[in-house]
Amino acid sequence: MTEYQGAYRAHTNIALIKYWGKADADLFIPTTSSLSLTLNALYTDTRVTFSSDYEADSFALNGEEKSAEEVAKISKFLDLFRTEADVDFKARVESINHVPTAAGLASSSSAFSALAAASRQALQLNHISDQELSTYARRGSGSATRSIFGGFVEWQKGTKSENSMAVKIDDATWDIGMVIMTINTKEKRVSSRKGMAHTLKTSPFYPEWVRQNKIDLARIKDAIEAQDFILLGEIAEANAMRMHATTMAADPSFTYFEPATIKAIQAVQDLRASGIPAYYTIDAGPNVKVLCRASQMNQVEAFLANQFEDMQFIKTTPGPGIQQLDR
Ligand code: 2P0
Repeated sequence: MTEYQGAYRAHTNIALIKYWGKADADLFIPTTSSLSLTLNALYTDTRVTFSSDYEADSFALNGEEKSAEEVAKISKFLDLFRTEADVDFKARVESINHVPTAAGLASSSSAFSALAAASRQALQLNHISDQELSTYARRGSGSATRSIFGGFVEWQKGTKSENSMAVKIDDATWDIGMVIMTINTKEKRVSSRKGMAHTLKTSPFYPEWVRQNKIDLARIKDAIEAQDFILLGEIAEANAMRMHATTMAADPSFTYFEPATIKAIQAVQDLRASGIPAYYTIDAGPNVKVLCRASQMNQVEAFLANQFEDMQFIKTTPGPGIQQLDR
């Protein structure tokens, strides 16, 4: 029997300049570049074993065997590495999502970056740099591109598969924090994949989104360079709302907002009016993520907890890039 094994941790990331649409759906090349913050509190640990003894690929998440459909997705992804290594062994993938609350916040970003890194290690593809690895992670899920690195990370859309990749922008070690309001952690009604495709196809706002996103990205990079927290927050908040506006203008229209999402937006505005710099961002679901100073996360939580009884909050500082685990 011959066996190759790899094990890696990758953290999730939250986009401050969103990725919302594919120029090439097969290769996961986006219509725009995006920029995210990697989070310390949410991550996935993945072990992959390629063995001459296995007859089929298999995948267990949090100790539970996943469906044939899920396995098929993973198989297609592993094929990228098998082709590169010229190995045809089947694989066993075991992942644990570390999410300090009810399920629902675990993201494909940490999942596919951890699996990419574990596969590179297992198949000894040492010539693949971290940056090139991000182009592999991208093929599992677009947002996974950015989870290869820590801190603020840009996913440059590039012009082809080889250069649509992550670039590290900044460590984000200047008092940056995030408080996640877990409004609803159930499975989302419209997956990001379907939601972005429908928006691209039917929303008259979409071309304007593409145009404006480029401006937002350039401005947020300047804000990061200047360590201007207020400008960073203002741009991120505006960019998130612009993304959600495209979905509302789609045909048929849809939104990821729930009543409590709007209530949370207003609470963050009140928080800001009280003198604490805090800005919201929202992804393809109802949860609200509040960008704030790490040193003020307790104050932010206390203010919001006052208005949202029984809500679970996840407070997190910026997280690192991929990390090798003991095999
Ligand atoms: C992002 N979101 O930039 C965007 C902004 C949510 C809103 O979930 O089809 O799960 O696997 O490439 O990466 C991105 O969607 O979609 C996403 P696929 P993905 O984080």
